[in-house]
Amino acid sequence: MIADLIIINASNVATCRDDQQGAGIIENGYVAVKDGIILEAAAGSPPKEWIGENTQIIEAAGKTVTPGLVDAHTHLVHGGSREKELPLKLKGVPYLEILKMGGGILSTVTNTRAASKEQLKEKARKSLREMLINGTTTVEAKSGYGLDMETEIKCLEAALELDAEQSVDIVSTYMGAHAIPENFKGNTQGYIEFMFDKVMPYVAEHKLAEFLDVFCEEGVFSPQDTRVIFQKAREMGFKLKIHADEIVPLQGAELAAEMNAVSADHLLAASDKGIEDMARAGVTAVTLPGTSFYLMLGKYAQARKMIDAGVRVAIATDYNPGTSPTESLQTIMSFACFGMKLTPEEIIKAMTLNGAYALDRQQTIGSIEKGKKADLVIFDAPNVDYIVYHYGINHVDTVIKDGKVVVKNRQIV
Ligand code: IZC
Ligand code: ZN
Repeated sequence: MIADLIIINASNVATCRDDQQGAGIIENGYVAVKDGIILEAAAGSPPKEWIGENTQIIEAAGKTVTPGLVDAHTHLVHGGSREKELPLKLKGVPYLEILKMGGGILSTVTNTRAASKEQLKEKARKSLREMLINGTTTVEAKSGYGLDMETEIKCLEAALELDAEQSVDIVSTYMGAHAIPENFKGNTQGYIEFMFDKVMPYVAEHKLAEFLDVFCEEGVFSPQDTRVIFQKAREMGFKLKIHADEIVPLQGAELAAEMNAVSADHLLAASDKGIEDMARAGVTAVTLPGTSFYLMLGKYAQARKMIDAGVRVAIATDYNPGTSPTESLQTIMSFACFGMKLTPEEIIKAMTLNGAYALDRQQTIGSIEKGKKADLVIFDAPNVDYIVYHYGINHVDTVIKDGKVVVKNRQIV
């Protein structure tokens, strides 16, 4: 058999396999690829008979190979930005207070409704390029800045079209339950019925989203609202995600376990019982330490406690215009390390295999093992510790997507 591409002499290959400790590091190894799929990753040199005339050989001495990074929580498609809220934030006006005043999410809703699909795609396209050169090969994208039928569909269609036209794989989530729109103010039940009757059937029928997410938070959707929305969503075939216990403890983690959500995200204020319930139910925790930093909350999700309790912990950017305006998972690595006290190996696994679990893609991506998609990153760093240690810059040298080089020398090819 002849391989299409082989990375050789890598100082470290972080396989991130489920059956391995830490990030499953192989020293001085190779990774061989054929037909967009991983053939093998092992120490030493590849078998001679795999190397043919047309095999592309990539020398990786002094470098580290990881699976393509998986960003399992973003609000990718939206109009406008919110830098004008910075002075308010610095004065100490809380996030939920700004939302109550019609700012925050609702100001992004205004900008998103005003933008054409092309304009939304152009802005998101820029973000996707930034993600790719920073090593992200799969990203989750939530709607939720339209709230009305037309704009929610516009945003979900934009994500689907972007998925088809560029390298980063996009997994779509319908998040109509992100805020109560102005025309339903004081009438949450009316808005929920509108989603049930109009938006959700359309999204399900046209396969515009695989997941459904709810912002379960004080002043937004209550745990009881969330339960009702989840029941309906399950009947319609959506997999479930929840913004749980981000700011106010509302037993969102317990609810995620009760409803068998694929992931529960944020979890800063999750209770010990909620963490135990999640472990038992196999709900993946998606922690978002960039948001803790950006909201100046002075606390982080208890990732260590979750890991010790047997919860699978992923880490994502939460890329959005309000609480985490960054596309870079490498930036988030710093907060994960120094805020949540996770080791670099835990962080890499949380941004690859565990991210894949949060998207129900663990069978096809997230680790370097035979038969999985050849989504790979070569970092210009001798080991994974170095990537996290030398912070604030992009260490990505090469990105390989489905077996093809898509970023080389930090540039999209
Ligand atoms: O636009 O503020 N938390 N939703 C829930 C967000 C943050 C995004 C935003
Ligand atoms: Zn979010």
